[in-house]
Amino acid sequence: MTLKLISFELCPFVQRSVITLLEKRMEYEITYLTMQELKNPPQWFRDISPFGKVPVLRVGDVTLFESAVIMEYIDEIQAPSLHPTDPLQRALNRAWMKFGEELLMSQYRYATAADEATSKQNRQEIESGLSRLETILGDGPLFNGSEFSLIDASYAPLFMRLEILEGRHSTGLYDNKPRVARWAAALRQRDTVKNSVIAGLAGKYIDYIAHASDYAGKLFANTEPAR
Ligand SMILES: N[C@@H](CCC(=O)N[C@@H](CS)C(=O)NCC(=O)O)C(=O)O
Repeated sequence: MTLKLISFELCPFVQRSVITLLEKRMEYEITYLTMQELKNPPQWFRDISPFGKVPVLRVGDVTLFESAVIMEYIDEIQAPSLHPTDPLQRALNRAWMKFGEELLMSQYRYATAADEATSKQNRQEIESGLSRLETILGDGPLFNGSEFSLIDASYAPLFMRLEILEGRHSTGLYDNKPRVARWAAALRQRDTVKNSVIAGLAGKYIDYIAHASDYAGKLFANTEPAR
């Protein structure tokens, strides 16, 4: 049965599912909603998506939602597992995956902030989060060492977007965080991560940000405020 993923081309949560599918070398179909369709979902999407968010994964007539759950499902149906075998390590990986979701939300708010205070607050949240990760990471290069794990798929979209943002407006996010910086670099260089996004992601992402708010447009896209 072919798995069917519903996506929005810039969505980091969908990207986590795609990386997992690519790591597992599984066949899948992907359908993209436009930004307008994500804001105002067409009836066919309303019919299958319980909360109108992407990703959803169609498995026959069943709809799975929530990216972490989709990743776990994909991991369970195709061996070998990308989770550590030790239950305690697996639980810890899941806990830090949850932490990564919060960081992804801070990153989104930072990228689209409408004013300086919101921007600074969310940048600070990201920096604190990365500092926290620095204290728990080992010798790497990946989260659990040399083996790629589900948690790596989970964080790669965050690091890819931070790279784009820092490239446009450098704030030294990785300063004094060599372990996080090494982890982020290893993930960005991985083929499954590179192949998990649409062509021209950086440009389209910056374009999206520029339309999200005048402040963010000025910060990351060097555009003048509208009016
Ligand atoms: N917790 C969800 C978050 C998914 C999410 O927020 N997706 C965004 C696109 S990146 C979305 O569908 N937004 C539309 C909306 O919130 O109505 C997950 O991990 O799957």
